[in-house]
Amino acid sequence: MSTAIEANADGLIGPTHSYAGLSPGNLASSLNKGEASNPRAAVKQGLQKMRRLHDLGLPQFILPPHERPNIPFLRSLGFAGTDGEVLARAWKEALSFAAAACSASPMWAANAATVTPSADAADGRLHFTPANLVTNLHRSLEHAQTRRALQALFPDPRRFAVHEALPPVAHLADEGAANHVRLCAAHGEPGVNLLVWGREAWEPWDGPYPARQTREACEAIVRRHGAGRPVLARQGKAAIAGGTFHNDVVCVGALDTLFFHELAFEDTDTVKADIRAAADGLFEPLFVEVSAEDLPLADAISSYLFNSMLIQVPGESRLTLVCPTETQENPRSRAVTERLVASNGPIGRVEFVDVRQSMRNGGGPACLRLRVVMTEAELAAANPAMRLTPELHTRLDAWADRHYRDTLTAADLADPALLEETRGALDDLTGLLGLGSGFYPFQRDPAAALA
Ligand code: SUG
Repeated sequence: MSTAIEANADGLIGPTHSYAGLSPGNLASSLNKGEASNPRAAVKQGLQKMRRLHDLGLPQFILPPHERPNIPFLRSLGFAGTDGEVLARAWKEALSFAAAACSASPMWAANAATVTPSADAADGRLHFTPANLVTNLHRSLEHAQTRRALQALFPDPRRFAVHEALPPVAHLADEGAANHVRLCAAHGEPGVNLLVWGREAWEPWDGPYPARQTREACEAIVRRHGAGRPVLARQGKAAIAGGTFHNDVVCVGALDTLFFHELAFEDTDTVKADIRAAADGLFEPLFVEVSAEDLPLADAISSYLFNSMLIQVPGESRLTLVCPTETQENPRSRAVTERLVASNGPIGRVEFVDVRQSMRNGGGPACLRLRVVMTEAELAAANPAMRLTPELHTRLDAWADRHYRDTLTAADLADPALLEETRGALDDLTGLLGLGSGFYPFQRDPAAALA
């Protein structure tokens, strides 16, 4: 048994952050479709949240944005010419593909990968499977570059196993850590791995919105990671129908505590019994369940109470819940947080962070981060250039001021000048994060970069 701490790796929000309505079943994404975004405010909000977590004493890493607009993707669809021409033609002839190619969706790092800490893995390494994200076109374009970023951050194969994504087919649809909760007595001790799925691979699906994760994807990840004590649970069908596109919209857990909405699971009693059985001999799980009477599902989803970060602040005995400001503004959700703190339960403190730009696409504080439980030796082996320090925060803030627009509409995404701007930003960023000059496709193929 070793001591370990829970680090966070957040997706740095990219310069094409926009509201394109690309995710059916994600109500915020649909509601805000076509609104102007503010990429500069977005990236600064994300950085501020990272800084807060750093200041609370948790190691904080950065996952760089992907190259967008994604010209190689558009070329694969037959659009030809200079990069600027490819972009212009795609926007003219294939609007939905062009919009997908411009999405800054890799910011939501909870969907980057499923993570198995070394304490749970059969071979004692820290495992990552990048999520194939096949349910939504724009997100299916992420996993290869995500893998590259994870390999840059976790470079030593003796300690870290960064797998390929599962085969990108609907039968193995995988959305990463957003559907995974690890419970344990202490981070460095073996834990219980709760993996939540929405449908079975061959099940006819008739829900109003897609179920994004299959049971078979969860099983494959458990097998390849050698993950101990798995518990597989079915997402509530009513929850999906109400707009719960990932389980982390209605459930979050940390250490021995699972905090969730009554409708999160199809069969809550079985989930609890299975977790208790899997935890037997390790710890006694604590279930903090919020009823639909206290908090209707619609309020849970619009206020994102459960899409909060549940963290152990070093030196504190009770957990802290880091919620979006929207939780504070919803009277019912706020009342739940007040009751949590006033009770003698496991959650002793609630903080609020402003990530409004991301929230308007359905991405709360928990969506923006990938949790990685790490031993001291693993922390020492991670790439220090990708770890947030106050100095790096200041540099990245200034970088955002130099390169990001403060307003972006769908029409702006077709602007060839944006292509140059984003490449300039990413080129500069590879220097700031020590990523080397072949990290992005446009850097590996400079001829193609001439717009
Ligand atoms: O996959 N939104 C993301 C939000 C992901 C939130 N992540 C977690 N819950 N862990 C999604 O639906 C919207 C993009 C747009 O519409 O422009 C989007 O992709």
